[in-house]
Amino acid sequence: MTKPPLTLYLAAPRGFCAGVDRAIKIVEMALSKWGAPVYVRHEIVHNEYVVDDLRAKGAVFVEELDECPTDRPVIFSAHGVPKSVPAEAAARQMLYVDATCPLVSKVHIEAERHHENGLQIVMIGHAGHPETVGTMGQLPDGEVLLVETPADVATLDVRDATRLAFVTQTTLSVDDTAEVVAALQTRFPAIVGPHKEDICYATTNRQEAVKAMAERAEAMLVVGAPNSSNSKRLVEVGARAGCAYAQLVQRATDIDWRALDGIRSMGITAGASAPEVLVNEVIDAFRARYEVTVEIIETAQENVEFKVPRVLRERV
Ligand code: 0CH
Ligand code: SF4
Repeated sequence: MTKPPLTLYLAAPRGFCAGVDRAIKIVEMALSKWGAPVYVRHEIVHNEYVVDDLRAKGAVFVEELDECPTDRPVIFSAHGVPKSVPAEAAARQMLYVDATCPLVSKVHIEAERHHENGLQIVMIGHAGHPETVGTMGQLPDGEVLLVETPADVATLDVRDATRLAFVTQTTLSVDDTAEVVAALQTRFPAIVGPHKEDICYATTNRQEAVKAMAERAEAMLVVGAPNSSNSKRLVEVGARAGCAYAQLVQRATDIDWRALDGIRSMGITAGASAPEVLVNEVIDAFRARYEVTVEIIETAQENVEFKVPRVLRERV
């Protein structure tokens, strides 16, 4: 039987960013330096495949520090941690390595600087997400107020409307965030903040590529996990850019083939925490059913790389 033709658009950039690459490398290097087990507080990045792979190599994933023995190293995930976490690790005399992405740490430092200047901080982020918890946890309770939407801005109760700054989560929707920033600037004209927001280069670039892909693809799949904020934002961006069917899949077995019946063009991208091996698995699944022609939609080139912490670069 002849297979139907399908144009497969592949977004570029897609998948791993420099912060994810570094975080995974930190766990691998810690395992080779100190041997197993090495503890990791929270999923190092939000991807089950990555976590399972590291678990097989000897990493033990926990949610809180008190689940770790004090005589084994512990690594903090790429999303960042409240100040209390390294403080507790130090108090328990634990060896810890911080895999927080340097671009998240930059936001932590920004928030601290505003606080030192006497400003109260408004954070744009998702309640309960580990990055939001980590950034808010850089300062004492009440010093960082959380908003998620323009409606939240309208009801915000601030200490002094003339002494405010804002910071954001790094993995938000660029367009949604612009609306929240605009609402903040309208209600609090004196508010200070970054040039636009704190959304990182990787998040921005992946969303741009999805928009370009949505102009051509009838349907779109985003490879990523349901707890991955940046991956979920890619689905929303794709749908909003006009793609009639945009869906998150963890891997090929999640594809709903019936929903894709009759399509002639398909877009594929991957969140910053999704490994390329899973993208290839999805492409192979399409090749098994269609006569596939691949076209790359490249909207940016990336060459960002982050060093791992010094303790892992030193020879034993
Ligand atoms: O997108 P989120 O923040 O949920 O995290 P992820 O899927 O693990 O991707 C890596 C980003 C880590 C911190 O910016
Ligand atoms: Fe860092 Fe951005 Fe990647 Fe998050 S998504 S780990 S902030 S580069």
